Amino acid sequence: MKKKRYLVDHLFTADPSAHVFNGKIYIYPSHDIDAGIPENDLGDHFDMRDYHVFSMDSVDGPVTDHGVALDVKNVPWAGRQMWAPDAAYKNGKYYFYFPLKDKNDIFRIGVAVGENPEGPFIPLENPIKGSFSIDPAVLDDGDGNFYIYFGGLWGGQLQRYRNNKAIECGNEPKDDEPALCARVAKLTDNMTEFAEEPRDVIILDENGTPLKAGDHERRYFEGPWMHKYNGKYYFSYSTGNTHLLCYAIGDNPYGPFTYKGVILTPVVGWTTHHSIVEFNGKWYLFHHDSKPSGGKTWLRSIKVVELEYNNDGTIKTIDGLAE
Ligand code: FUB
Repeated sequence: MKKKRYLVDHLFTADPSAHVFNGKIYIYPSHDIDAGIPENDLGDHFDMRDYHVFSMDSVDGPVTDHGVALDVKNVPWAGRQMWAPDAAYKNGKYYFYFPLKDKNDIFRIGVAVGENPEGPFIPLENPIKGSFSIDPAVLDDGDGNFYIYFGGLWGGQLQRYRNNKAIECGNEPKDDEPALCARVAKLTDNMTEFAEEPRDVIILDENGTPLKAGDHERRYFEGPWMHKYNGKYYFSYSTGNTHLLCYAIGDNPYGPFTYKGVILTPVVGWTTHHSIVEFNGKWYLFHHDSKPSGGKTWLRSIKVVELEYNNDGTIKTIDGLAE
């Protein structure tokens, strides 16, 4: 399968986090709607209100929509905007992680718990203590430890924090200063809290220097994902305003990670967001674009394409505009 495939056409969906549970692929996307809110740099036009979960037995087989897995109406601490989610399985339960603004318009990360991979998920009373910003992605490290990665610039509010504390000015660093980083924290045994203070996910250039804030072609913007390949940790992410999906490789879940290249060149639409999963011995990139909506950035459609590695473990770049 080298051609890209759109997965559903009855809903607009984005930010697909794919996992293999019970021998099937489950996809946890954002559910885009046309809320009639004018476009701006803070992403107010991404005013999503619920989540659907999809599953499929094979990447080219039928896709099942399992219906609404979580609705903003049922989240006790909710303000607005349900953005890119993820899910994890541990000890007979499924944990659904979602970014949502609280009643003060501050993004937090919520957890909801279910008995089945497709939900429904019951939200906890409060978001994760100490959480901020957007785009949670959870790594099951296979040794009983789970790590949550998160953070996103601009509308995702990451620029408002330093050392995990809100700051007065809330601006991005100057171009020649180190770039802001995604965050990573180990999850507690019960999967519902940070087990430690979140740490910076540092991305180094080829000389071992942390990427600079002005390096818009390579620095982290949003949409973190972590996967393992041949014992290495691959941290992948969107560069936001330069519209690339990039990756960096490290030796452990915390990094540092060394920048390696581009996974996906720009697609139709402003945002680009993905996940990477192995299924039946092949690797797949799940992502989205805005082609079916005629380029409306807030009405996106999820798709899948095979992802290939070179012999040295680097990833072959995929053309975002190719069919
Ligand atoms: O879907 C809303 C936001 O757009 C996500 O949280 C970002 O990663 C971007 O895809």
